[in-house]
Amino acid sequence: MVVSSQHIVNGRPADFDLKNYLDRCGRIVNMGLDRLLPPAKAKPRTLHESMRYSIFAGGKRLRPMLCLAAAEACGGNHEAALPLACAVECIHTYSLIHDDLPAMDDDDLRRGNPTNHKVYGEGIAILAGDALLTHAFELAAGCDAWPRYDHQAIVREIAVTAGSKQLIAGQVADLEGESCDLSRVELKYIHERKTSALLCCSVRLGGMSANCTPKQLKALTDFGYHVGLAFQVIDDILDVTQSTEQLGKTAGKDQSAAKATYPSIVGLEKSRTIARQLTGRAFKALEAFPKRRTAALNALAAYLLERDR
Ligand code: GRG
Repeated sequence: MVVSSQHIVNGRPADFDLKNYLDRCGRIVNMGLDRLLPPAKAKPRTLHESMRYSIFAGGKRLRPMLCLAAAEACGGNHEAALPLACAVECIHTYSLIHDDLPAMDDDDLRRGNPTNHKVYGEGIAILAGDALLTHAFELAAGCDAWPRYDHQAIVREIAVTAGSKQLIAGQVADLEGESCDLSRVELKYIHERKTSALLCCSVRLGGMSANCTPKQLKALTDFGYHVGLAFQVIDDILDVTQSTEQLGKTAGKDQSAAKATYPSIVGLEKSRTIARQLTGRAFKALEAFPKRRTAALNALAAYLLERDR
């Protein structure tokens, strides 16, 4: 698959073998997670099996790949970024396990497999989520420090993103917004926190692992913010246009849970236009970097817009 962003946003010549990149980075991330997570046989065995069950259930690994690609953009390398890439995947997987619980979205299917609580029970699923969240901090604390970013900066980045004003705030607003007539502004508030915050954190951590300059960090923040918003608009679109089999999670869930989404507020076509505009803003943010270094970030942003699952 060769994805070009040229047909999405005019004037961005970026031919890139994305399939090869996704395969290669997917392998790197999977090997990293296998090495950096506690072994399944470690006591308590059920807990560690349950953590690994969800981590290796077949996620797309978008956040860790964005982290690796952001490190490339700043002249860094995958080896230094990998523990942080794995940390964001741990946080992402924790959020999915908890999101699927009966007290939250109450879902049976995730990543094409029965949800964690369906296999291990609610108690272990809650604890597996807690353990994955905590493990992200252990990974961050075990990283090398960089001249511009010490452990305090890295740990703070993850804590703020996963905390009560970002990821959890988004989830609270999402829960409280069910069956409410939300405005576009209120919906954007949810998307910024529930989704965009972690994508943004992923690219920022990649940049930090490459000791990026403040100017580069600002550009990555701008990129991650817009890619994150576009990602959630597309997710809302896919929820109404794709099948459960295609998505690996229950399709039509937003409608059955009476959730406000971009398609429900502005319609499908306008939602697609908004996603394209947001991706265009993300492409623009990459202009702060030499073009030869942003091929992967550019192609990933184009792929997130075009994805069908
Ligand atoms: C604190 C109890 C408690 C829960 C927090 C923060 C949170 C739970 C849940 C938010 C999770 C959520 C569903 C966010 C939406 C982001 C989204 C669309 C996730 C799906 O991402 P993909 O498509 O998934 O990258 P894969 O499976 O491919 O990794």
